[in-house]
Amino acid sequence: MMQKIILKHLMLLAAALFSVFVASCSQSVSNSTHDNDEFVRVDGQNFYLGDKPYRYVGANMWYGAYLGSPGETGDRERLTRELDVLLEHGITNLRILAASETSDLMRAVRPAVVKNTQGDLDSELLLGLDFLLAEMAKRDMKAVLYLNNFWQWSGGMSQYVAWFTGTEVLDPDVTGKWNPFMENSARFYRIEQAQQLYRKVIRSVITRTNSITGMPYNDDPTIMSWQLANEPRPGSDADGRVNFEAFERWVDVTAGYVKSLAPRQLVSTGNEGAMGTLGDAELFERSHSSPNIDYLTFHMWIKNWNWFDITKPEATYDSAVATAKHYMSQHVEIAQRLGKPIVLEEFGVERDNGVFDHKTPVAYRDRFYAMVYSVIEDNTAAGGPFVGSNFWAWGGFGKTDRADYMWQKGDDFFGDPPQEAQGLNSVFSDDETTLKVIAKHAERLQAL
Ligand code: IFL
Repeated sequence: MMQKIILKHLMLLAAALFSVFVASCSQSVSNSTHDNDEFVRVDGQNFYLGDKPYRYVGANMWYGAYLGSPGETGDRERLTRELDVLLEHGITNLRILAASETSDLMRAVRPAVVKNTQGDLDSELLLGLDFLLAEMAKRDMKAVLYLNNFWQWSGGMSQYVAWFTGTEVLDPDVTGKWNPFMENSARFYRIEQAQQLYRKVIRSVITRTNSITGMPYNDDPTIMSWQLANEPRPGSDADGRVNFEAFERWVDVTAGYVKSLAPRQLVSTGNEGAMGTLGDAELFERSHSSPNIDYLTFHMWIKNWNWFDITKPEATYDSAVATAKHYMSQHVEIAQRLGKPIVLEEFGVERDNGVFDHKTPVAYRDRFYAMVYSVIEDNTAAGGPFVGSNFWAWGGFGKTDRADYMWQKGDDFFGDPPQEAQGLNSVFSDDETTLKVIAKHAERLQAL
């Protein structure tokens, strides 16, 4: 009899403990201080914020977390002034580098977020990201954060490959050879140890709690999207086909992993479109059909892809615009077929005559931006999937007096990463004509 009573009490105690456990679990889900309405979500071919379509004018500001750092890398005063200028001109979405890797690459930014193969992270740069996100939240801005880079300027995939193959890093700024560099970087998708470290970094960043707002990153509506990498490619156009399946699998599996950590935020690839997928629009479509990819990204580089020569503008501009229009409509059609929104999250043009000095006029840049924006406005007005853009790149108050315009550790940050001339594609805070074009576009989108 006594045994039965004890058993009954034990069972009651277990039931009580279980209900406390269940209550605490559901509390941690509902503990979020944010409604779903505060997060950008995808519905069909559109983004929504609450019950309103979310369409945006954005910029690339890869260095945002660097400027936010409390250490010697940072300049918080410059950062907040730049955010104010951006906001004044209707620019409310920023695409930002959230993970860089320490490396010997000649032109890689220093310091870097990932310090070593153990996955130790630079605490000052993360405090910088905290600060940036907190300041963006105050201004109702949204962030797109990329977690790796196909290119060498932040360490990126080439550094992961070097870490886990024990080989020296293959540096295109030393060799001048791009195809072997791309093929080598694409080995990253298949190196299991590299993937483990990358996932460790992803987990650390996405589950971090912001030291200023107290908000876990994965519960912060300021973060619109996590992006797998900047411009991930399957490999070089010459030799990359054999890597495509590994690339496609990597996109799907990694995006699924990110989703599991950040179910209320969006996931995107950071890919350039057909030109970043072996020049093949079908392969771009295939790799973006994964249900773990919420929306499509594409980039458009009229100089890099030899559509435009700024030193021969009369001869090349019109045909560059025709090609650009075709490229945009081709990608919009893919988005329509997949039933997902699409964003042009990189496009840029040099200053006139290809001069870096920031006093040089930007007539062709302004014309090109206006053309791109009018395509977006027309598509938006027609209810299409072309829902936003981020020009490349915001350079803000950056200044250099280097004769070769190349960045060195300790110099101001520009929108142009360290592997390119500082001033190549940057839009500065006093580039009034360009800012006017951008602000007009913001007004028009608002009116739609
Ligand atoms: O700066 C470049 C950057 O690495 C990128 N795409 C092209 C930019 C301009 O060349 O992501």
